[in-house]
Amino acid sequence: MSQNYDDNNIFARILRGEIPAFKVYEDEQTLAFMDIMPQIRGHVLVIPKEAAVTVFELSAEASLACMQTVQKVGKAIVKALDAPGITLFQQNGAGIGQTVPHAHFHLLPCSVFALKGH
Ligand code: DGP
Repeated sequence: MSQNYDDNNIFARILRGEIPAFKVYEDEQTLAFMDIMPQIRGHVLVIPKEAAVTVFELSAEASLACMQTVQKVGKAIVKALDAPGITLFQQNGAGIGQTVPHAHFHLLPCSVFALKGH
C-alpha cells in the first residue's frame, strides 16, 4: 500500500462495493466505471485495485494492468460512440487538481482541447 493512502477515499469505497458505480469493465486488477461528473458523454475512469494515491506509487504489474484495461475500454468507447479517438489523461497530486486520492485514468472520446476550461 502506498504511503498516506486513505482507505476511505471514494474509489476505495467503490472497489469495496460500499458506493454504487456504473461499471463498464472489471478484472482481477482493475475496474472501469462511468465518471459521475462527465466532461463529455462517454467519460470513463480506469482505476487499479491496488492501493496507490498516484502513478508514482503504482507497481509495474498494476501499471501494466491499467494500460491493458485502458486499451480494451478505450477501443470499446470508440466503437460504441463512433468516436474519432480517445484522450487519455490523469492527474497526480492535489496541488495540480487531483481530487480523488486513488490513482485513476480518464478516458474521453474527444480532443482534450474540446473540454470545459479550454
Ligand atoms: P481528478 O480530478 O483527476 O481526481 O478526477 C476525479 C474524477 O472522479 C472526477 O472527474 C469526478 C469523479 N468522481 C468523483 N467522485 C465520484 C464518484 O463517487 N463516482 C464516480 N463514478 N466518479 C466520481
